[in-house]
Amino acid sequence: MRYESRRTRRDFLAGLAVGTGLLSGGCNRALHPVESPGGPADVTLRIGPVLVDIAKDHTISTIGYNGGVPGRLIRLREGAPVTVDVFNETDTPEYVHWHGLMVPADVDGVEEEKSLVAPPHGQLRYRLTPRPAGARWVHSHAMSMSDVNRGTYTGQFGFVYIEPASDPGRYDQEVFLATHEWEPFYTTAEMEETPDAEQLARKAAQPKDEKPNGWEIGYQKFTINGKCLGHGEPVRVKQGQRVLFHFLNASATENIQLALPGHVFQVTALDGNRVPHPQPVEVLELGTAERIDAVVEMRNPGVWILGTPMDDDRGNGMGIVVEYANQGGRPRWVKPRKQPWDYTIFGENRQAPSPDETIPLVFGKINGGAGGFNHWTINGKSYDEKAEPRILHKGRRYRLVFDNQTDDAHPIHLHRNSFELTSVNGKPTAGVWKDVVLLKGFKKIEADLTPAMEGLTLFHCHQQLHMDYGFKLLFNVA
Ligand SMILES: [Cu+2]
Repeated sequence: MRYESRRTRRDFLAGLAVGTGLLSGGCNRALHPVESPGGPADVTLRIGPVLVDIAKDHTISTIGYNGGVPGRLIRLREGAPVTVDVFNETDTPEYVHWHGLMVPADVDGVEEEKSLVAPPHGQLRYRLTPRPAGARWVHSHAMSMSDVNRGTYTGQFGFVYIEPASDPGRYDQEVFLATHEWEPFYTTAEMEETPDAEQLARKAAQPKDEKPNGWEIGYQKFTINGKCLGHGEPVRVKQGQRVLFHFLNASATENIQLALPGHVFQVTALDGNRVPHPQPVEVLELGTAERIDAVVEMRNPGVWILGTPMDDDRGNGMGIVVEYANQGGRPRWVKPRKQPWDYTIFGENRQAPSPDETIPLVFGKINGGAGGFNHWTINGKSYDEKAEPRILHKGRRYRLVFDNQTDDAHPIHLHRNSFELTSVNGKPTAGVWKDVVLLKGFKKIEADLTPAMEGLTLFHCHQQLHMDYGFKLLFNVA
């Protein structure tokens, strides 16, 4: 796919940075009040308290990176090693996870892999080599458990964009949008999608648990790039432009949909990886931690709302205004048609090569009951830090069979690797590479993994409450 090149990306970002206060080049040197030994690093992450003005007279007090939420865009070049400084200005140990990067376990930023920890009021310096190219991100990997002021509930997240070594890419306009929710509360309400016939039948056939479902999380406020709908700068476009959107669902727990009425998204990459068959869709779906790159041709002048089709959530902020030049008036929203999300439309219609070994992973739930937390199991067991990691061998092709025996959707994530989708709800596919896949209630997805790097590799559900209460499994690649 070619993009027009009237302006370079960097020029555009420099312009946008003024408006949103969140984007800049990969280098944060101007913000170093304290020099680290050995001089400034290529990338600095300062973890500390931040106030986020999400709307007029509505400020969130949270923890963020480099004083903003989201943290400023970090642009890196594929294969070019960088030095990273992490300053932790909080009272608690922190883990900074480089999501979607193939990096060694010690810098991956996750406790279970025995990564380096950023100590309270301490500093951490390390080197990493950014790869593969594409839309990645960085976020806290701290456990939250029942504390909704920790981990991914906070503002500790930001885009990482890794430029390909060979094709730097020039765009007309490039826009990074990250969704996040605020003011979480515990609720017994289950916010499920309308189930299909299979899901209804499976739910009816489930043995009646002695305990009811445990706590779920709801939110008061919803934001894109730290602003509720109507409270930030609009995305300013011109008629005829091709705008490349990078979407990131930086939620702790929510799976979301996004639409831009009067326009279609030409999806070019999932989780930063180019898809074999870019396709136009009206509604995007992103499980927690998923990314989508999509090009929109601006051919419908006006002022529009890019937002969630869920009216309540959009009313509470989940949207951003897209404004054409020389257009005014109230931003328009039109309810999109229902269109089920299907990963396979972006893939190749063929059978993937046979795996060397198949690993069944059955996901189960033990209901927590009123006032309790549900616990999650993989092959009948909740995560046990004392258990020996499951050994995988470098270069061997494994087929992971994700079998969801629960009525909940799970954004399943594997660290330090991408996997290739090979079957989605019985439909074979190939060529779609991801690091998170959204597995709906009672559905089955198969994905092939050929580990390329040795070391500990965490597999887990990216829904923070599910991960914290058992939905994790540790691999060790030998
Ligand atoms: Cu889950």
